[in-house]
Amino acid sequence: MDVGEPKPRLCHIRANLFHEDSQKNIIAVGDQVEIDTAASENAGWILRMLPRHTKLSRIQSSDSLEQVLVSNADTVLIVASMRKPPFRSRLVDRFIVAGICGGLETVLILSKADLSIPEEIASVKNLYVSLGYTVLVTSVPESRGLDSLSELLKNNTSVLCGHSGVGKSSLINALFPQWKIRTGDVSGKSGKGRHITRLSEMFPIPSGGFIVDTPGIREMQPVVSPEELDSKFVEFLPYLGQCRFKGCTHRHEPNCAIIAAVDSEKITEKRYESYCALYESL
Ligand SMILES: Nc1nc2c(ncn2[C@@H]2O[C@H](COP(=O)(O)OP(=O)(O)OP(=O)(O)O)[C@@H](O)[C@H]2O)c(=O)[nH]1
Ligand SMILES: [Mg+2]
Ligand SMILES: [Zn+2]
Repeated sequence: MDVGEPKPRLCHIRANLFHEDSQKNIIAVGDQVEIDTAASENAGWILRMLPRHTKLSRIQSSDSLEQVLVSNADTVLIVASMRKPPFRSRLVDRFIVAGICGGLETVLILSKADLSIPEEIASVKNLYVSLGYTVLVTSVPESRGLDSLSELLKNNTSVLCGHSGVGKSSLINALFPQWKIRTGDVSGKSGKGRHITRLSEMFPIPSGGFIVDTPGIREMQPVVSPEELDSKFVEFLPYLGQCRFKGCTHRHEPNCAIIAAVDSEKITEKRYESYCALYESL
């Protein structure tokens, strides 16, 4: 009996699965499925998808459909470089909301620390640590933060996501050079990434667990309703229910407990701006 790794099979999806719901991709990286293997040794038919424990998904602006980026991951590692490309707090906060909505643990990776100054890194790090998130500071050329990252990945299914060019694939390459994942330059003028990784791919970690590399994305519209958005900003939670108006959107209503907390610096302007921008885009 063969007790080794199961051989990969190229599987097709039964037509009836295409009508299940409004999702853009029927099956995402990380999905578990039931397959019919009777017909061939290296092919099969996907008969059914098993329920997802977690999902990292977004709404695509082109067609308003939900796109599941990765399913069944435990942790989302949000990678954001301090410079080249510049740190985008709103994008990070959108990923955090998506992680919460999808049931994933969130870790923030501040990458390319060698291109930044300690004060700049500390101000971002302190904010997210104060909110209760784990924050790792990494630099591939300086091998900084890589041991901690490797520790985090152990026996876990983790997904790296973030803007193009922030160094997601480079982090995987630094830890697992044997996989030879493609990485690419950030274009000089714009400082934008060039979308080197085209498809999400899941790799089994030799010591246990899985890591998923994803293509960089510029737009992250989490699957969340405007009414429940405030509860996805952890530092808002102590104040919810204390506004004068029921259903307060915390943007212009009088006697709003959130606005009062921003005024008294209990909630940072940056995070509040992220909330407002995201609310208005929903
Ligand atoms: N200085 C410095 N450069 C880095 C670091 N990590 C990655 N880079 C460089 O940043 C560029 C982009 O890296 P990638 O790993 O391809 O970025 P990515 O996030 O996977 O990009 P996409 O696949 O397009 O989403 C490459 O030229 C890397 O060499 C780092 O820690 N410091
Ligand atoms: Mg990549
Ligand atoms: Zn309010």
